[in-house]
Amino acid sequence: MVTRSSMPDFEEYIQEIACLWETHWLTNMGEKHQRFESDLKQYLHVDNVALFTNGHNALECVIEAMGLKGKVITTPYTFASTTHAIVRKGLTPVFADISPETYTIDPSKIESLIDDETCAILPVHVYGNLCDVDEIQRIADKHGLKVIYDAAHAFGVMRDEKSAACFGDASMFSFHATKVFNTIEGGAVCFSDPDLLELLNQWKNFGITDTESVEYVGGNAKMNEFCASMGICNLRHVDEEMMKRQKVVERYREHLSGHEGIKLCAEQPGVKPNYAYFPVVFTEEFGATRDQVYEALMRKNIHPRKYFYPLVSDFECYRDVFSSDKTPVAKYVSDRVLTLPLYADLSLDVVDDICRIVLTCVQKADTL
Ligand code: T4K
Repeated sequence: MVTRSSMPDFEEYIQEIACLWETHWLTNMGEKHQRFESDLKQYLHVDNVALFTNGHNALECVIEAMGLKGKVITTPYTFASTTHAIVRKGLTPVFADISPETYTIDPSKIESLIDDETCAILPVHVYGNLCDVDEIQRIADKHGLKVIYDAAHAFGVMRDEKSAACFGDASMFSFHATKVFNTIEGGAVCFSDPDLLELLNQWKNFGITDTESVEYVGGNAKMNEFCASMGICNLRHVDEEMMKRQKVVERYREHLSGHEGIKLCAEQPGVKPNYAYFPVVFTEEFGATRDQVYEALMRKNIHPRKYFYPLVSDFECYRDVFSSDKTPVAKYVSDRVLTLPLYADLSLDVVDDICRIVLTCVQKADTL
């Protein structure tokens, strides 16, 4: 499979949740929730964190709590959630093209898309590749825009001793089962303005401000105590998990680097990666298409994924409104990318097999 959830030892988790049978306090910002929030602050080097049921609800809540209206400049090269959050909150996404190196939003494409209705930029740290945060901030400051990062893939990524959580006005993390760090389902927002905390806590709890007053039409997006407990346990092991992932990535690189037609993400200077995904772009020079490689792996019961294909702007629900022709780099990458299996306990022998299958696709395509 493309990934496999990291889990603590059964005994460790049981020990963590045992006290819930005494307190019977299962949700609504209980003891585990508070403890996990404080552990996260320390791990991510931030002062402000709010926890959520999942990353998507976290994104919707932060958009709502910031009171954004109008247009949001974002990327079509992402998971459905990023664009859906913008649209579901009544805003209009405006797609900028991506960088051919990091697959994150290309800052040189942002300014020409800004107009009087633009209120924010919502870039995505795709695969854990850090966006050009300095240039994005320069543009946002010049035009008075908010910056919210979709950092769903970027847990544990650091730049010059600063965590990915520290950039922009806010960053959303996903703690879904498929992520480097998971709380089963879960998410968080890290943010710079401390006044946002109360608002986020109210928005995720029906807009309730105290037992007798409800000030906003909020939803329900509170992380429960079992998920928070999973977070407490998994956080103890996340660095070790990333080190194991690093070994898998290094093995992939040994096999696949330098092959004609195989494009791998370069390491980013000054950035400590989290080894979240292993995307490979198969260009024309490779001799077999991405889809031929995908089929060859699937025939051997290996399940890579085409993250992110199709582009969001090509989804049935958006394609009448947007055109992927306007973001040619994103379209090019999306048509050629495959994310290969990657998780902490993936055996290096399996990585060897996967690479052998990938590389023999060329010989097979030659004989067709
Ligand atoms: N922004 C971005 C950029 C995102 O990538 C995401 C989520 C979000 C926002 C929203 O965050 P959340 O609201 O989800 O917290 C998966 C995940 O469901 C989704 O969280 C993730 N991005 C996306 C990239 O991938 P699927 O539909 O591809 O997942 P699924 O069920 O096919 O699982 C993939 C593989 O993971 C399986 O083949 C095996 C493994 N797996 C899966 C599950 C569910 C496990 O090992 N354990 C599990 O429990 O969307």
